[in-house]
Amino acid sequence: MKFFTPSADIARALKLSLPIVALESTVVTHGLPHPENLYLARDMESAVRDEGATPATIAILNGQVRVGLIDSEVEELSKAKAIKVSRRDFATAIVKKSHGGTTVAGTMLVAQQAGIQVFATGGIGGVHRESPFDISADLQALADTPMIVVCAGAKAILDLPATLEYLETMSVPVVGYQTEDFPAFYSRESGLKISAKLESPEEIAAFAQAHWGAGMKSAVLVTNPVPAAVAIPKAEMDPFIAQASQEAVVKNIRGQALTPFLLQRISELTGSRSMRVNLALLLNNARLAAQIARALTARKRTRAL
Ligand code: PSU
Ligand code: MN
Repeated sequence: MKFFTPSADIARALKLSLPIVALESTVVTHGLPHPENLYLARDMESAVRDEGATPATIAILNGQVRVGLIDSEVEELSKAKAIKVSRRDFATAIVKKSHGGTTVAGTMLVAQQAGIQVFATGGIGGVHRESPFDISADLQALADTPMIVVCAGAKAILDLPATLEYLETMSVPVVGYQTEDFPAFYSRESGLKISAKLESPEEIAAFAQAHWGAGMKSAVLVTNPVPAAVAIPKAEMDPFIAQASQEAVVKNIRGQALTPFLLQRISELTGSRSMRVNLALLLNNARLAAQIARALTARKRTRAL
């Protein structure tokens, strides 16, 4: 018996080998306030559909691991009390019959077993600045899950150089979509370099096939800079990040609670400007992921002929 249940939509798309994009749900349960979280979840699904792919939001409802939600379920999740589910937390949510928002690592665990190869998120977790031992399980998942993960880089609240070093050690290629610079979520630039610059969804699909064709089992991390119209320059963000980080240390906030605390505090400090950036980049990533999923499906079809 599989430990997850696909929706009718996803079961059909899987059967017909149609392009599918997995979407995470921690951003809905812990990343954004209500009702912005609900609008965002709906908008991401629409963005994926507009580009000709099927969205698969992954989440846990009453202890059931679900792949693809209907609108009333997305609405329920956006209001309900839910736990944050990374890879270690599935058993907790299942046994306690809780609602759960899956993180990047949690979403990858389910998506891979469902046979979904492309996933869109906002920003991955990484090595925290506050404690060198607080390393997101997202990095381990990227190391051992063959999947294309589209993000806007790692959040600038993290230790970005250490995060990139970890990814290199774990053999995760960091692709810059039309950029040489590793994007820092709110900002288009970080001053750090990606490992390969690629120009199109087709090139990314070919790159992923070459990576896995070489026997690699790791993910391909695609970094897509936030649209220039809403980006906040790094120099403007740095003081807010430093303040939020300092407050987390003073308040002794650790573990699972740290990422949500920092994100919310930065949103307050920037007068919601950071939240608008967050929404824009999530949609931008959903669109690119759908284009990549289509390109990957097309390549598999021509190979099969
Ligand atoms: N980035 C966001 N919003 C979020 C997250 C990342 O803009 O809500 C979530 C993702 O689900 C990511 C998780 O996987 O935070 C990382 O948490 P941690 O550092 O505890 O592993
Ligand atoms: Mn952590």
